Amino acid sequence: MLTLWPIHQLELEHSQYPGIMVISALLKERGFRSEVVAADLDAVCERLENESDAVVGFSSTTAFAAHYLELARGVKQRFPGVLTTFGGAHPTYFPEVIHEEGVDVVCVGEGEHAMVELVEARSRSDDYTSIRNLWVKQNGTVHKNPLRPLVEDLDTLPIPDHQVFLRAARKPPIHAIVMTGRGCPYSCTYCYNHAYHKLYAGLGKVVRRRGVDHVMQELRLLKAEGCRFIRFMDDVFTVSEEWIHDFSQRYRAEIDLPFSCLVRANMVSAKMVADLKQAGCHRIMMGIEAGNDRLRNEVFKRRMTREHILSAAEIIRGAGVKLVTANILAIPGGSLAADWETVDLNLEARPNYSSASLLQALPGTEIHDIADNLDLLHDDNLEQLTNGGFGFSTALRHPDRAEARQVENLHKFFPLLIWFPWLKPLVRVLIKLPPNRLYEVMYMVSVNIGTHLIAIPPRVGFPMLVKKFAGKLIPRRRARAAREAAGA
Ligand code: B12
Ligand code: SF4
Repeated sequence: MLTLWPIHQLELEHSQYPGIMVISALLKERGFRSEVVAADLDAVCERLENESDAVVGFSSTTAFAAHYLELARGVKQRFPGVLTTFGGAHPTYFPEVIHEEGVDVVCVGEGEHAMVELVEARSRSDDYTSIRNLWVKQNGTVHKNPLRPLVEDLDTLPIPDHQVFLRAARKPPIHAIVMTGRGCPYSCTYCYNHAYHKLYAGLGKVVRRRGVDHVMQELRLLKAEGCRFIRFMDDVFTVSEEWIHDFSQRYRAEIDLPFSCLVRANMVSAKMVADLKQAGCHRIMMGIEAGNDRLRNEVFKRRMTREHILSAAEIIRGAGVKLVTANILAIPGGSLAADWETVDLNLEARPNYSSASLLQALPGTEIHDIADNLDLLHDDNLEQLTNGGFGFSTALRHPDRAEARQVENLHKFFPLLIWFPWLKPLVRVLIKLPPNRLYEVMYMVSVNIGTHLIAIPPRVGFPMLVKKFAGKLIPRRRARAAREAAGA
């Protein structure tokens, strides 16, 4: 039996889903087929011809939920016999998507064992309405099952199946996304982790790490595939000094590829950074998020001081590792002046590249409720977010629209300001102009320089950039050629 994973923007180099890779590896271990396909109705339907009992798995963040739901509806219309399943961050916090047309099953929380049980039951034509973690819609009834405990030992899971993505999209891989653990000990209000802690209360330890040996097996396979850069995407890479030490020693000896990882400022020690540098760490990403202490610690519950941030920044820069910082603007209860404090704290930390997002109040997060209580949510907040909206404009209904527009403009100037702090007086004037396309283009150019040529070594990032733009231009050229051929 085939499990098919449609992926939105599959052509992009970073479209690699570790969650799907683990499920795929397990399915293959049990003798089932698992394939990734572009999330395009024609491509999916073409693959489903002669696979009428297939399971179609959508791994969905909130941003892409509308796209996947539309695709699921289309698939069900053409192939009513296939089973559409939804998992990932969005359905985990918003399992009510089960009520949408075209959705048969929703997975809440971790999905590897639930998915295997589902595929096994379906292949035997057994009942699958009582599998833990799944909400199943059948004959108009929704069966809501409880969660099973979290996977206690991540080493009992197979090595993630990178091949399922490599075969579908890219050869050879330029960079690979790898998760060495799961969970974060913190509960920042804008992040999905605090909701995860609540969801899984009493069902096991949320913060877990794979053994170094297990991780090395995955990395060796990636190296053999020709991969040139590893992006560790664990929420906090530096949770254990001992693990980092063992990992660093072995990484240098066995893998020796440049890599990046994410840290929290209060969980950085000079020893860990020295170990990581010695292992080949090119860049460390650290959230500053808000320069204003009240917003950072009361509204966001970041639990970190300015001193934590500045000291970690100094350690990272001092070790010769590139520092990239992440920030959030347009915070509930914040202001333009507070967002300038964020610029200033970044300037003190002196990152090599820094960017900011405009806050998105995702369903299931505490910041969503904070924004709601302050009456800052648009009526169509969820609809906008599930359509990938609010990237360039603020997601909140700020009472002072003129100030909100300045914040939106400040967001576009953020990376430039960090590189060229002397632009500050000019930017204070320029952000008073209406938001415009020119600022958006300037922002996209700086983000691409930052993410491809600073956060990644240019010898790796430059080919990624070329691939990204070629991917954008080639389909357009093809479409134009097709139109011309059709005489349009
Ligand atoms: C790697 C990663 C990416 C990668 C890959 C995307 C992915 N979904 O894996 C890339 C770079 C593409 C990415 C992009 C974005 N990401 Co991201 N990303 C992550 C990250 C750091 C790790 C994901 C992961 O591998 N986790 C480990 C695996 C094991 O867990 P999992 O993915 O949840 O999968 C398990 C279950 O959810 C379930 N499951 C998942 N899919 C399915 C499908 C089926 C059918 C079933 C049955 C089960 C199932 O089973 C899996 C195994 O247990 C998470 C944070 C995190 N720690 O999870 C953020 C996270 C998923 N990203 C997030 C966001 C916001 C984004 C962006 C919107 C950012 C942006 N502004 O552009 C984009 C969205 C684009 C996209 N493609 O979805 C948010 C999502 C919040 C939300 N409510 O939607 C998260 C949770 C970060 C956060 N802390 O808030 N991201
Ligand atoms: S430290 Fe990072 S991953 Fe952990 S809860 Fe806060 S934002 Fe989320």
